[in-house]
Amino acid sequence: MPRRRLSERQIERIERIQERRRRHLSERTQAVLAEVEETQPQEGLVVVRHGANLAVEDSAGQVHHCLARQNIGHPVCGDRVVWQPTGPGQGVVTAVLPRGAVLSRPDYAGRDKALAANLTQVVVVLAPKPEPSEYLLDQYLVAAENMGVATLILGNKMDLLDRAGRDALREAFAHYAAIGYRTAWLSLREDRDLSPATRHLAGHTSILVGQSGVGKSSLIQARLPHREIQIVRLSQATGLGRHTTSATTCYRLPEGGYLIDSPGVRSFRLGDIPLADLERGFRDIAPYLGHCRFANCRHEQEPDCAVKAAVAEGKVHPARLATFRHLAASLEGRAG
Ligand SMILES: Nc1nc2c(ncn2[C@@H]2O[C@H](COP(=O)(O)OP(=O)(O)OP(=O)(O)O)[C@@H](O)[C@H]2O)c(=O)[nH]1
Ligand SMILES: [Mg+2]
Ligand SMILES: [Zn+2]
Repeated sequence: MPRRRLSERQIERIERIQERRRRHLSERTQAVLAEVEETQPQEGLVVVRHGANLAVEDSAGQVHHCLARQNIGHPVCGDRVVWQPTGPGQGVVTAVLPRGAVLSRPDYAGRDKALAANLTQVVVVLAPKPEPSEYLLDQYLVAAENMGVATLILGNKMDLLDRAGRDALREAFAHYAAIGYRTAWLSLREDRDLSPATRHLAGHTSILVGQSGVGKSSLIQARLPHREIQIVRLSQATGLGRHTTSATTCYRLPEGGYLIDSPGVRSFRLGDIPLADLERGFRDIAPYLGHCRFANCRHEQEPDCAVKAAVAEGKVHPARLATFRHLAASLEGRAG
């Protein structure tokens, strides 16, 4: 994937604009803070973040439109926070509680930006159309491995294929199941019972990722009959109107747990992660690394390559090695 680099001047310009916004916002926040009476601090969950606007759900399930106090970092969807009401349906966030697993990706300047916090599962959604990208899938899996969370590969839109097509698609992803990744196949359009696929969501805080058009938002809609109501509530809370759907949003599942829909993750790519993290991210290849004849083996044409031997023995799928080599080479390119 080409890495889009902005020029120094472009980055400076963006930062100037952001600084101006921050100043403006800080004035607004100060004004709000001045009005905070002696209200009781409460714990809440960030369900939407849109720029500086946060929708925070309280323990009773009510959503409040909040601004964040300066210098508390950048709360994101899924963050547990401390907040205080400032008026009906409004409040100010005064602290972000310690985070669990975070999914982040590089911003325009290559710095890691958190997308969602306190995740326990990454759900990679794919479909016959748009054509699945194993390269993208593998990058999500590397991220999930390093976050230490569960993963689920969810193939949707199976109604688009005939029987042979379905078998072929499952077969094409069978090597992921063979290395321990849970996979499930469904059609949100045709299946009456979604539970064989969606039972893996209960109790988890899952972020849905995957190419545009694979059916992430449709899954939320199917799982949450009251989604529209929630969206209206969130929209009122954030003042975002219908555009809430374009921001990362956290939905409470009726069976317990949360689903996070993130349109922003479509163009996911790994940041400048250390090589060791990349290696750990390939659970099938990792055991063979360090066992090649040459310490700096690239697992290409070198003799006595333990990884190539594993491929030859059918223990590592060649496509996985291809992705690994590609990602390792691009990390090297960045470092140099
Ligand atoms: N044929 C078929 N179409 C589906 C199915 N599930 C969803 N779709 C359609 O696929 C299209 C895209 O679905 P979305 O849920 O918006 O996809 P998304 O992953 O949220 O896409 P982005 O928000 O752009 O990242 C919609 O027109 C859905 O109606 C399915 O099981 N079968
Ligand atoms: Mg969507
Ligand atoms: Zn090797």
